[in-house]
Amino acid sequence: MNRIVFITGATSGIGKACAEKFAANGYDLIINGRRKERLNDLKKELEEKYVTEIFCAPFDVRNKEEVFKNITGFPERWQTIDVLINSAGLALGRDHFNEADLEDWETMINTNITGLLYVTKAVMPFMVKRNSGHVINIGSVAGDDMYERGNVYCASKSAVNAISHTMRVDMLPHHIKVTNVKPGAVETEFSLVRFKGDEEKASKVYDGFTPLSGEDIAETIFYCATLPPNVCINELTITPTTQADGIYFYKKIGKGEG
Ligand code: NDP
Ligand code: 8X3
Repeated sequence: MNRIVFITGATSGIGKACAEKFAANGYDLIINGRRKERLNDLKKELEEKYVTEIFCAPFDVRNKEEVFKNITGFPERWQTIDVLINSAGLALGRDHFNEADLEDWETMINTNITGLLYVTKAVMPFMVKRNSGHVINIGSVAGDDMYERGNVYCASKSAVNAISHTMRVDMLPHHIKVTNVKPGAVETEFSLVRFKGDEEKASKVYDGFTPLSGEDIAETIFYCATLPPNVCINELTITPTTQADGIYFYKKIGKGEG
């Protein structure tokens, strides 16, 4: 039987690129996101292209009841999850603390922190039962480097640092690996979501340098997930060559709001 990877946020960006990478390498997938049609299209596309079986799990990671009902109800064949990739997440707004929107803050906290916790807590019994598994959280350079107008997004990714670290400590007796992958600028739908559909603002973020792609991150995640059982990458920071950390970029024409 194929190994199983469960990817949240698989309808776009990093999660979608992971779906393609793992499917191409013979894994079976559970794919999640709120946009059901995109999940169905991705399942169809990947099952036609590769030797893979895909189970769609459309739900909102912020909704505790939905998360637990869906995951505890996975058919038995889909409960032997080898790798969980927590990619569902978002930034909303790029505002100074005093001007930022409270609802944006709540959505980021509820998705990037609480949603990640709900999904992982629901999946963990399957991994503990088998004394094996790998949780890969998508953190960010924003969790290490606090940038202006990053306030709650930075805080949510700092929380992912702490959650990943403490999870790794607690899961030691169960042989469960925990990896925190911390990307810099990746061109996905991330900026379009952050700037609430403003395509001009979103595209300016990547002006003057070559960002990473979702595929770059998927390659790295695939590497982490396929190391021998005794090897665990705890944390991994990956940026474009023109980005040193969460703050410093070398841009030829840097007008974007980064
Ligand atoms: P995208 O916007 O392209 O993808 C985000 C994914 O998250 C979508 O599939 C979306 O699916 C899903 N998602 C959002 N909210 C929910 C929810 N409530 N329930 C279920 N799924 C949800 O962005 P990226 O691929 O770039 O982002 C993926 C992760 O990477 C995020 O955690 C982000 O913070 C992190 N990251 C991104 C960087 C970048 O520069 N792009 C850099 C560093 C980290 P749907 O809308 O269908 O629910
Ligand atoms: C996404 C990267 O620099 O926009 O986490 O915070 S950044």
